[in-house]
Amino acid sequence: MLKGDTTLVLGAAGQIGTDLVTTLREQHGGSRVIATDVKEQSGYLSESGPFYTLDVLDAQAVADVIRSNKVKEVYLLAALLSATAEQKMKTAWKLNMEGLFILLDIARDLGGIKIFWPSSIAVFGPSTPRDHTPQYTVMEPSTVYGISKLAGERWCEYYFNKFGVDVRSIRYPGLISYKALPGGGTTDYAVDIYHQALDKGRYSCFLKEDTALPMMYMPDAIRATLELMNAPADQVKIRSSYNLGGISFTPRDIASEIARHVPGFAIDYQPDFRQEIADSWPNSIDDSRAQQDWGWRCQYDLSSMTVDMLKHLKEARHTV
Ligand code: AKB
Repeated sequence: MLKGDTTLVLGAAGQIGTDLVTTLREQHGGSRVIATDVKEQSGYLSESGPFYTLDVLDAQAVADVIRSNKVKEVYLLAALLSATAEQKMKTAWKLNMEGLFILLDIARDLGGIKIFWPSSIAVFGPSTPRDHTPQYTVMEPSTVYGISKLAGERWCEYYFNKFGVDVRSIRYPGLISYKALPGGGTTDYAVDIYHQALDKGRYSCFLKEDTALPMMYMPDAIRATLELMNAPADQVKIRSSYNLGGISFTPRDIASEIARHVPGFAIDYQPDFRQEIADSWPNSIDDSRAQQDWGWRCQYDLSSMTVDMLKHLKEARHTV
């Protein structure tokens, strides 16, 4: 981000937004990072810099904020995740697709705006190779969320090729953070399990014990996002979305890692409708294109993430 430019984060109160706004404001100063969310916020988001209540489907309002604040970078994080999207098909499609179109059109019409749009491992489906899933492979997602993300990726690439919109994207794996809870995703168990381990010493998991999924600790995900956004445009060779790997583990793996730090921790398995979603996704991801193009390296593994998660969650419990 250049001196004097302003960044806008749409959907800032969610899991990624909470961490991203914190990092952006630390790096650039609170006043240069505008946070917005459809719900009014108190606390950090509204106290450490400008905050507006804003619906990303209100094209006029989004354009007004961008124009009047001379915004040069926009992170569009408002979306319904996989589990909720299965329950609210049309709402998810509308939010996930129209929100993107509104922003792509604004960027095309105004020019000079860089966009970040999150995709997901959900773009892959049951017919995709499961292990070390390559960047380019069979993509037949079987979830509403995955269909919306795959369509979104195609539109991002289209707007880049046809209109020169500088849009950048990552296919996030499941994200794990201590600052904010995820909501409505299939990988949410991997956050919830830490909270329940500390609060109750046990966890009932909605996925089977051997369901391996690609995951990533939030500090790595935020670093990846900013590295991609700060990379010179000619290094960003993929304008649909980059595969991003991270850590691959099962509920059984994370439970035994937690048990090393929380004596007596117990887990049981009660798979629900989210099992089918998880079964349609890869076990692990090949992110060599992100490594080659903009130097991506993952830092946290399951063990170092667990130590850090538990440390921060314990601290938060002591300060409440
Ligand atoms: C979800 O579980 O829906 C998300 C995702 C993998 O995109 N965390």
